[in-house]
Amino acid sequence: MMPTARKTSQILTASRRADATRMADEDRKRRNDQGGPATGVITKTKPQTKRPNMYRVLILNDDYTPMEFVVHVLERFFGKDHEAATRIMLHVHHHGIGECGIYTYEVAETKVTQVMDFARKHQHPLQCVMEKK
Ligand code: TYC
Repeated sequence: MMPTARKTSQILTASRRADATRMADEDRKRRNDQGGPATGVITKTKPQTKRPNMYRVLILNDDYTPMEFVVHVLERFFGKDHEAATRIMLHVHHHGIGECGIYTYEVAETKVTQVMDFARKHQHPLQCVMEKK
């Protein structure tokens, strides 16, 4: 078969394309890029400010614990003033359950233990629980 006749300008264009390909190959080789997927250390993009899980501490109503004892518990262990403590106690008395505060896991667990120990010591059946928000 006869080779296709090519003008000087076409030959020059083909030669430049070959040059560009060779230069790109050399560049990849210099960077040790073998054409596979990118690997290596992943750059951190998330800010490291995770919020902790929070837990509600709740007290339950019962028929025997004196109202003033519950008010005292809310003042002593949950930092409520007398008015806020009375409001929470009456809410629990009428609705069966109420929130004393919201804390991280360890603080909530400590509050529950303190209230349960204090109630047992005074022989009241007051119950205190925590639940994840
Ligand atoms: N129901 C109790 C009473 O009538 C009072 C009470 C309130 C008890 C709140 C527990 O968490 C409680 N003496």
